[in-house]
Amino acid sequence: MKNYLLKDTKCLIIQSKFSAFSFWNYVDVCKMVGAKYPAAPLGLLTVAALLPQQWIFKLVDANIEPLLDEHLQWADIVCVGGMLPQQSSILAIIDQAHQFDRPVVVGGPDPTSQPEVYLSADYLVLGEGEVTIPMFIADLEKGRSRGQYQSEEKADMTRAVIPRFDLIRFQDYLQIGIQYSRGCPFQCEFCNIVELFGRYPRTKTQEQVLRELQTLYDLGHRGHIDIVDDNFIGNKRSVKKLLPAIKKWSGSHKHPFYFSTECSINLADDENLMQMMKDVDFRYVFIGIETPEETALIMTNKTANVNKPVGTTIKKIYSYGMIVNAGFIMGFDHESDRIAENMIACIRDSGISMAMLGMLYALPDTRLSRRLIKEGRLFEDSSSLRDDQIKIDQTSSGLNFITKRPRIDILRDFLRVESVIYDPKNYFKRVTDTALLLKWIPKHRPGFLKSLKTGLAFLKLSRQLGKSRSTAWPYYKMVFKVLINNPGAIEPAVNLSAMFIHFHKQSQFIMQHITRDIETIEKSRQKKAEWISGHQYQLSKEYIEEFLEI
Ligand code: B12
Ligand code: SF4
Repeated sequence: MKNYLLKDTKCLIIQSKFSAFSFWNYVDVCKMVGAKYPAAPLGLLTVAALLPQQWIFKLVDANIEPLLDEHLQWADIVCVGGMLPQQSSILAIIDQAHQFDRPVVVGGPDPTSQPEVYLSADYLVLGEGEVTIPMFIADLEKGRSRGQYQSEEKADMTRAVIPRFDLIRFQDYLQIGIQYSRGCPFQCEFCNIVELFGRYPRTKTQEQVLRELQTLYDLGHRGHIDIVDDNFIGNKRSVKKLLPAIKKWSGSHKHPFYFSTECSINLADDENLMQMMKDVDFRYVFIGIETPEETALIMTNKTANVNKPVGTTIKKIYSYGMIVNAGFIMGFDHESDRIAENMIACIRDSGISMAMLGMLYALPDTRLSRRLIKEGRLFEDSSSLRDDQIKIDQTSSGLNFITKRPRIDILRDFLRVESVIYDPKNYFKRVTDTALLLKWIPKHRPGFLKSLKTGLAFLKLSRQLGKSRSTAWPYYKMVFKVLINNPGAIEPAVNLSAMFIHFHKQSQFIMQHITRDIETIEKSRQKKAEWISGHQYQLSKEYIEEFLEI
């Protein structure tokens, strides 16, 4: 076996493709401002920094350029990994690399959750790379040609390395991720963050974060940084120490960046924290609202959201100049028959434009999937959130279990909510409502070239939305209203409008897919009904009812 620890080992790192119809892949919006893909592959950049630094690295992100045979021919060793929706593309890459006799190292969230799916890889490096990559390197040193590495140990974030940001071209991406903490103090039943990263958020030190910002600054990145934590405010005390340090650093560097992150809804309880985030130019926060129904929240253990009237809570965050994007889930065991109307009202009243409506998905290794197994309700092939034609992400692939409410009712409710919230009139009304409430005081100012690109993008967008009768009036009405009443917020309002181009396409795709599912269930119900009518005399009324309820 080749000695891979030699200086010139060529390591090819591949980010496999996500589906274009994923909620998250707003490639059309990227194109408008000259980028190719929303987010850079932070996990793989971190992996590159953990591997022997004498190696020569090349990163191919299949979402922005095709993976070619030449890439694989160039490599001595191939690394690939990712999430559940990338599963089939990762498996295809393993096969492709093997055709060239290249050993493949696999890691990341999905291989960690279900390593048995990836046994075709040569090395399975599971869990946090900070812990398991050294184990893999030790085996390479011993000349082992296969191995599986995992550990109970959690990575010490105060010793985390700076990702190899030099391996990407910043202009290809809309945003660059950094990570401050891992873990979350809450324990929502459907989420595996606690299983993966623990309840006590482990954080980097302020100095580490500032070093990462400095690295990005020195490499030339300007603009959007997404802090990809599970819950940025999971450890409020340390976040409150970090934010003033970032403020000072940003001030002394003329505010090169603005930020977004993901956090729990209790952000709105802490005005001091919101002010601190505003002070460093946080512009977007993603919050898991999940459902407006209290009983369902309680039963799924989403305790942070209980007793929080969504509309007023979210509006408080707007008043600190931060736009809320949110996730909503249908299909909880305890949701009511009125869920569609409740969900529509909640999204409308909170003015959330980027509302990711998904169906409950029992991810492997969650308390939810363990409960469903116990209750005999989890489907056998439940890990089917794959990146093929239709199974893309949570918006299209949920309900991998026997539901409590009739499945067809959940699908119909989902269809109704999706069609209402992504109707152009309703979408641009929410954009208007958000923009009118936003106290938008940006600190980061783009350079001349970027401003020019943004200006051109605005013209392109206005032309595109102006072409269709269904979007022209709601869009222009929104623009005039915001320009007259809160002109400072026109930039975020236009950004949210640009997202409509993706959401329109994505929601149409999802609705077609759900409609097909509903038709299939209806057909099979009809067949069953026909069968029953031929056997009615032998069957009880209860059995018939249960049999028809799919
Ligand atoms: C940021 C994020 C996103 C961003 C991704 C942006 C981007 N391109 O990076 C967005 C918002 C787009 C996103 C979307 C989704 N996400 Co997400 N996301 C995260 C989050 C919060 C952080 C990921 C991250 O960057 N971490 C920081 C890096 C450093 O860690 P890492 O990637 O895990 O890499 C480490 C190890 O895994 C390992 N490693 C990773 N790759 C490899 C490869 C090799 C070869 C090796 C050796 C090691 C290795 O080493 C790294 C260092 O320790 C995680 C939760 C989490 N804490 O991991 C969820 C998470 C990854 N997401 C998840 C899911 C399910 C999704 C969605 C499917 C959800 C949905 N709503 O539909 C979508 C699908 C995305 C799509 N495009 O279609 C799940 C994945 C579960 C699984 N079993 O696969 C996670 C774990 C959250 C959860 N609750 O379980 N997500
Ligand atoms: S608050 Fe978010 S990250 Fe934390 S356990 Fe719940 S869903 Fe997971």
